Amino acid sequence: MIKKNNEIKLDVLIVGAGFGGMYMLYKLRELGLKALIVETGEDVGGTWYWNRYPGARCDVESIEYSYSFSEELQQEWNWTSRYSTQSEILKYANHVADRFDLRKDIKFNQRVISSVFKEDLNKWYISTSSGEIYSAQYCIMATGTLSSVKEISFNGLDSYKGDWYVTGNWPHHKIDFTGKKVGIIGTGSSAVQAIPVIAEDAEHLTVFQRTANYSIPAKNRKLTEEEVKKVKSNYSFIRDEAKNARAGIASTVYGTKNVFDISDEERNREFQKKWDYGGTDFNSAFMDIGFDERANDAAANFVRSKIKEIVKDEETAELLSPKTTIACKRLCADTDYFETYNKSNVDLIDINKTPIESLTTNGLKTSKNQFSFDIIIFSTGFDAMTGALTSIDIIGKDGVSLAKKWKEGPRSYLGLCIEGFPNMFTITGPGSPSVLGNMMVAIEQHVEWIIDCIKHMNSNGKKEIEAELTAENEWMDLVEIIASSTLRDTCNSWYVGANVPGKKRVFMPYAGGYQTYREKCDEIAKTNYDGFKIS
Ligand code: N01
Repeated sequence: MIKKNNEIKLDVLIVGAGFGGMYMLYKLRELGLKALIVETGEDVGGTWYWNRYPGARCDVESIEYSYSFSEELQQEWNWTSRYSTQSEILKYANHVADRFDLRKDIKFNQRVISSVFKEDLNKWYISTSSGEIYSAQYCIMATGTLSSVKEISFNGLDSYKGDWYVTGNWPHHKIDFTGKKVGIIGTGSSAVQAIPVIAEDAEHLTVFQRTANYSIPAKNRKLTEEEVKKVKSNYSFIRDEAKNARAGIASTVYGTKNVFDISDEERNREFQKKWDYGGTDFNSAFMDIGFDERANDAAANFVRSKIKEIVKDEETAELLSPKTTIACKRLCADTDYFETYNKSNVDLIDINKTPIESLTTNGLKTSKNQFSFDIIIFSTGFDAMTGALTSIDIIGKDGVSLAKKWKEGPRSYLGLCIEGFPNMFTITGPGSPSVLGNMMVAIEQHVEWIIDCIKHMNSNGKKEIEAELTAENEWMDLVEIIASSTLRDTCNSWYVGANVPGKKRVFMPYAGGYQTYREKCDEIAKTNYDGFKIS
């Protein structure tokens, strides 16, 4: 690196050392480009570095939630369970960083504060919290989709004297819940994973629920040596299947019938089969669950009936039974979530009926009761998909900021490039399938597309690529049309930004299926980057 007038010159600056950033760095090095990652954390792993709460696991099977780009890597690494723990995935991320010697090109403990495109120089100037200034032809945002934790803004937080933690930014040391009175706010995927584990040790756990969530038993288990061996000998087939699958997951078996094509008994058998198999592909039992309200209700009723079978107290079971459509929020995969409410040390509070008014010195107060806690856990989610990007002061052409451009919701061509922000790519950005499937498959596809694009630019002596406004508008219209043909926009999920006060309600990911999306991206690359201005 050349350090001149405080400016460190690079070809490419990557923001974030999660799985997206690490693979991007690896591929850029192959091209012989001078690339560097800037990462806020003190090590690699992204999501898996920050989300260390008890019970944190992946909800995509480990075999598939892994890189496919290196045959040696996939042969040497051994996953131990069907759904890996956070610590195992973090070990994997570290192994990848060591194996490919990535750390030497990663600056840890630095946050990117701003990224400004200088039109006269045709370069991005990136400033970090430690005062470094980098210049680069390309800036690649590998900032993650669920990485910007929602602000904790409960009244009286300052007055609370106990310990408090946030699931999405969990401490690196072990928290001992033994003999402690614990309160947890939120019942999304993170809380659904954390609650059963915390309830094992805590003297008492009180769960504050705003919206009940659908959850399917993960049926997690250890993988046998034979299974792992079989997968390894079959990996190329599995990876191909994943690349051509709707959600980027090879193991998902999609039903070929509609819910009401068959008898009640057959339908229940199908639902039961999915329930017994476990995991988040429950909705793929039938073709129309995500599109037809009546079909959706049948699937939802099946899950509600299971909750009522599991949870002994009728009132609690009713409260835990979701009232929204089942395909709307992301399904949770749990281990003993509903069973945990049968424990005598666990209570559930409906904060719609009795809202949280404020935190107090020793706990919190709802409109009905005072609760005292040694520990309060906020599992209140993320400013998903856009938060990590708009928290950086990104300034494109004509001095326009990304936050301003996205005020009425994110705009992007393919979730990869943004009009007015030349030579900037987003990995798994809004407008791409990203969070609607296997993130590892989505990441690899984006990284490889970006690499091909940079190769194309270099081999044609081109310096600048930017999405055209018309192409961006048409793409975002398509994203909206597809989403509105599904039931995805029928509740207040983070997919539509409804969990963040003041955020414009827009369905952010592309819901047309990963395979269709990949084909579209490939076609655009083949037609000399149709929809892009290249100069
Ligand atoms: O966040 P969430 P999460 N007062 O937004 C409640 C991924 N993930 O961290 O639904 C009271 O889903 C909120 O209530 P409501 C996965 O994609 C993956 O749990 O807004 N309550 C909700 O119950 C997932 O979807 C894994 O009414 C408040 C909860 O807090 C995504 O991350 C594991 C509140 C937030 O749930 C996010 O999950 C874990 C308030 N002011 C997570 N604000 C894997 O396995 C919010 N809530 C890979």
